[in-house]
Amino acid sequence: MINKIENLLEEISSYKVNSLQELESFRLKFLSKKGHITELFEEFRGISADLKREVGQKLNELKQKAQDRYNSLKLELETRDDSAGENDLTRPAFPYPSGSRHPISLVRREIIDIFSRIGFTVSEGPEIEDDNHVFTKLNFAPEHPARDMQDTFYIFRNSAEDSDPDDILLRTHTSSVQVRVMENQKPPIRTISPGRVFRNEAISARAHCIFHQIEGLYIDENVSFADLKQTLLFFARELYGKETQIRLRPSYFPFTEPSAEMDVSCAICGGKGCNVCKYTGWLEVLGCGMVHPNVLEACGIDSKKYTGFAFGMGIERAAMLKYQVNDLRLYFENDLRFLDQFKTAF
Ligand code: 2NM
Repeated sequence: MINKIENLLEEISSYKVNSLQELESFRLKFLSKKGHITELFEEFRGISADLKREVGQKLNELKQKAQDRYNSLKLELETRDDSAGENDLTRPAFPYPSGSRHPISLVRREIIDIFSRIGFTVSEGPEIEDDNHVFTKLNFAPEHPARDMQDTFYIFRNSAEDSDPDDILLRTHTSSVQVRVMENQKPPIRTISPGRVFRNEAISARAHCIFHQIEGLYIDENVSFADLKQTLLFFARELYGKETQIRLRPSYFPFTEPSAEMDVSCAICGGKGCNVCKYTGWLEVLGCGMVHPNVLEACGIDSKKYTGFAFGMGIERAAMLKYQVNDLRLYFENDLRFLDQFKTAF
């Protein structure tokens, strides 16, 4: 038996393979359940007691050697250079070019970072939504124009007219996420929801049918418009620079009352007037307001006890201002000549 083992040891140590099939033949021949080594272990059971020790050791050595040989043959196959005479000249040379973050991701991460420093969590929700979470609970009247097919992508409409709470559609804003947060959590609530939104618009330099929003929501006892203003001032100075000024203009949204739009002083000209701010010195960046009591009640929050503020902004718009890229379409084309310019940003 010792002889057999010695012969196998020799065969194994000089064994060569040239393909995965040949490697598999090696495995079958020596290591498999029907291979030589298993056979020898069976034979080993029947040998006399005085030989057991010596043969047992040899047998274990054989098994280990066979496994080691198998591993090294495999590694050899995997790493060998097959290219002799047929190098792929189009293969990129080392160091390989690395990718970079998309500008929308950069700005989204920066905004999330700013709000997380003042206690806001991030919440997400479905892109395919129902009428109830996108419109009805947000105090949109049944005949509100945003519910029109011309503005909203419907996937499934239950009734021909106006609204049906079971209509299925692509969310037109991420406020729907905040409706879900209010339904499921008790105040205090401090959260922002970044995400994709969808509107049925013709694509141009200034409009796209898909874009990204971040909305914020803060609900607690005694939350006031002053809290809103101070939070947004902090945010604007973090994102656009510490010299930034803000101003709030009265506006209207169904889900907030009072509502406002916020402008930031133009960082390009410092407020003096230039072509970026169209010689006004101000740039419009977001909408905001105090959450309408109807919205709080629709989401199961006692509007006598709690108040809150909310705001929403387009990430593309923030990116346009930050990077002075004035054609929205560039953010969706994934042209590497455009994306490569953000390599140094993080
Ligand atoms: C905006 C402007 C003003 C908003 C409202 C809500 C909610 F869910 F609390 F009602 N979320 N976001 C809001 C308010 C969004 O976007 C321009």
